[in-house]
Amino acid sequence: MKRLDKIYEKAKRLTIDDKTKLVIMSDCHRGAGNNEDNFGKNQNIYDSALQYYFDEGFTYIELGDGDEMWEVKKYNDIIEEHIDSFKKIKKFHEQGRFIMLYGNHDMAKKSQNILKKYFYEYDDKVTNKKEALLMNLEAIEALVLGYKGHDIFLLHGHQVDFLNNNLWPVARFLVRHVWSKLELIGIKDPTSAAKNYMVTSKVEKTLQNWSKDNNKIIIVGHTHRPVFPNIKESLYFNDGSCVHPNGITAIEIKEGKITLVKWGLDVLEEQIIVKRFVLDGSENIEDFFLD
Ligand SMILES: [Mn+2]
Repeated sequence: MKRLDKIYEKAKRLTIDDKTKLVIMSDCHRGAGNNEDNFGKNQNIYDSALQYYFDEGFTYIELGDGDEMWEVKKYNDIIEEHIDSFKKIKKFHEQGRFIMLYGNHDMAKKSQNILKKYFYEYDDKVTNKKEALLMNLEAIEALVLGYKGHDIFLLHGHQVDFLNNNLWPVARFLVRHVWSKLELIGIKDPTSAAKNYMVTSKVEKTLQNWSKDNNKIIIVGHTHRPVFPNIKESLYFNDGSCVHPNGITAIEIKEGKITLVKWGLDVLEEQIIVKRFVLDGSENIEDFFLD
């Protein structure tokens, strides 16, 4: 609890109003294109969604674990493999419409040197030159959105997950050297919040209690389990992930309303199309606060 208070106090603040359009996604775990790269199969869906949000004037908030920097050690490989997605993100970034938060799997982004080395520019395979990508990118730990006198607290969520926060080098070692190998033969990582029900419910409960005690909406990722609460029952939201078996989930904020959506495939006559489905909402943001 104290940890969350501290992160909240230090968080970057942004005031929003009914004209603000935000889309929040997390846990893309963009990898190096090998068997362990769970993002690969959803990349086209993700790119279509980003194109829609760009055209519609949204700001894209990436809520941590955008890149899989535990399993992949050569960060260049991530950018090269998913350059099409990064070029979409670049369009938001160039217009000041991109905010990146880091999670446990991309905590390396805390270092401005890492961001500069791998994300500011990329090696263009066609021109054989370094081209601008996410120039002067910063990655933050938390963001507070002020809306009509209320606060919406955004962070990845690993901060209340002991192994994944305090002992993150140990967790990274296990992911790099032990669990990723066992995963290939079907054994799931027992320390992963995304795959373990016990860890998930404990993390969720801590975050839920904090949001209720402080009467602030909290929006996180990390567990990969999308959550849209009932009005006046809870203020805990989770945007899910971009590595679901058949699509990605996101939280939209638009015209003072909040919506949980899924982007997936659908069939239209003989064509396979990418489609936006509403999973929950829209609800007025103001209705969730307890007073
Ligand atoms: Mn995470």
